[in-house]
Amino acid sequence: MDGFEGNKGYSERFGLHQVDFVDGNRPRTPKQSAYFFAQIIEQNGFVSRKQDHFEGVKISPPRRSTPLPPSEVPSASKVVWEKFTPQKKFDRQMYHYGNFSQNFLWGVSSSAYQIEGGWNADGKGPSLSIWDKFTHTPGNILQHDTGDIACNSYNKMEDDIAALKKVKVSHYRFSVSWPRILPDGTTEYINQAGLNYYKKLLDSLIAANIQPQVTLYHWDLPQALQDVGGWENETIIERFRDYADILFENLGPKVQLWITFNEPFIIAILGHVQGTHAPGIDRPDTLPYIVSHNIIKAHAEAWHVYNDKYRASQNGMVSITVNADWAEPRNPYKQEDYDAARSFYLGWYAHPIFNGDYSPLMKRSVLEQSLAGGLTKSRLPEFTPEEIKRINGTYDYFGLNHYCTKSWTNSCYRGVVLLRDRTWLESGSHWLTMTPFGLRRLLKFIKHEFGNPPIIITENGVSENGPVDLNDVHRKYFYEKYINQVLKAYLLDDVNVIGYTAWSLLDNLEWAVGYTERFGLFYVNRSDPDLSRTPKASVSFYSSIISCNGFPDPASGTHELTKQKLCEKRTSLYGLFARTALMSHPQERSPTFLFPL
Ligand code: GBH
Repeated sequence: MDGFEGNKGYSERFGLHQVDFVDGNRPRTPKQSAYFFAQIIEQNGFVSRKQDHFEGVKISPPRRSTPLPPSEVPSASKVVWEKFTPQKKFDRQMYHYGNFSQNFLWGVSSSAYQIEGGWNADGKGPSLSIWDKFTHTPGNILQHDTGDIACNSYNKMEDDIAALKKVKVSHYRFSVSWPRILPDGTTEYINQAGLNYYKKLLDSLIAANIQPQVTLYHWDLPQALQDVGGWENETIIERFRDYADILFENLGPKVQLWITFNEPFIIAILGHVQGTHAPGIDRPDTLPYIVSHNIIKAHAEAWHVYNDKYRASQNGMVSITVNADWAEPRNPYKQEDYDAARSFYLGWYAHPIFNGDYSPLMKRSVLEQSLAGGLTKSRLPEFTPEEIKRINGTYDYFGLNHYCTKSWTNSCYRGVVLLRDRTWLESGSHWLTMTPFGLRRLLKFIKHEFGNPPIIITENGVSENGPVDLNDVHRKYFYEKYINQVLKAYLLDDVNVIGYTAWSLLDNLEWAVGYTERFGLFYVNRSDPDLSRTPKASVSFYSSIISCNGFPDPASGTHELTKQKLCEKRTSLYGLFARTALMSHPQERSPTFLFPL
């Protein structure tokens, strides 16, 4: 009933019953909500639409938008469209209880250049990597940060293993630094010290009962190979194949999960079009297509080496990790926005590898844009029929890095425009908004577009910047909501998700923005010469989700997660809003980003 509401006195009334405070007897009168609530109790829920009435007031039926006629929506997009368009915001956010499959992989992720340091240790120099050169060139990295020491993981293996044990992960994803193994990029000289470092890491992981997932290429190309053209020069396909061969041979007996490339899209666009990542080339037009073409072929060759030489004895899984935002069409009634969304991101790499060749849509759009730009042929190179055959099917699972949803629209000028919805929660990185609903849609899309492959989410995470606060409410919120959407995809949409990997274990070198944006579950104190690691609050939170293998129904008894503060249950979101409002974006740019295709 209405009562004394703190410093608001009797001016705010929360009651199901109105109380007459003028009358000395304080008579109570039920409001309409009291009847409604009584009916819910009586029916123990919501029995049927028909009974969704209560005395006096009619509930209006929910408004539904009319989907596009099925014939106008492309296949896999159509499935997502039909399923999710009628979904109300409430359903989107609704919590789902349940567990993942028994052998579900729970991990955290890192990459060599971002954490290792030891930049010229034990024979990695003098050739070094393109990231060593890039960070040492003034003006490229915020606050002149470099990966020279990074988190010093090269010398602090035990600390990292201890951190992994604390999270209680079942797998750890890390990458190998190519120049640590082959300093000039070729097999002319194999640096045993480099191999030993990774062998030791693998042994320590196995001893801790943590399964390794090894990325061959997370962006740190030997500078010697860049000097002869890098990914633009097609001889790199052979170089990469040889490098892969050496890793499979030497490390393969201890590894079951491999990733050839991390995010080819970022390599092509940030490294070769925008020039904000190494090798810092700023040359649009055909270059991103050539670079990507060679990467796709190099991936296929590495997969074949494994398949032909090592699969029988090592029996592992090899794949590629592509990054994809979910693309929510800005205007859901515009067919071409869907087309744009599906062709220019995932499809560029996944279509040739999972379905064979570039998608017809990709070919058509790039051709049209090339002709419109005055060229006589498409910027997109072609695969020969033999190449298509050799590339098609070179995967054992689907590796996915996902961070957020963007709102997409077609631009009349060469490509696709990404926009940010201002109502979405922000993070410590200007490009990253908290949009958990998109992950479920993306997973469903992948299932239908690429033949229902087993999917491992190889990265997913959020950052903060500015003052250090170990109580990272925003990260707990992020993991809770995103992982719950993965659970929905698994249980409700029958998506074959077999693993989830959080980015990242440690606060590390966030590429062009240096150490200013922190994605770690562990805080790394950079003013401490020992670079000590301290768990943030999200460590025990994520660890509880792992121990529970999902989100068991509280009705099924107490479990570790019930001890955690779930955002679903409490309004810790107030804190979250206050916190995100405090995050500064020194590099804030225009919210739109044009694909320079
Ligand atoms: C992943 O990239 C990487 O695999 C990982 O190494 C990285 O630390 C992590 O995500 C977090 O970024 O400032 O507009 O130029 C995800 C792709 C690459 C997206 C950098 C944001 C900067 C955009 N990210 N990019 S912008």
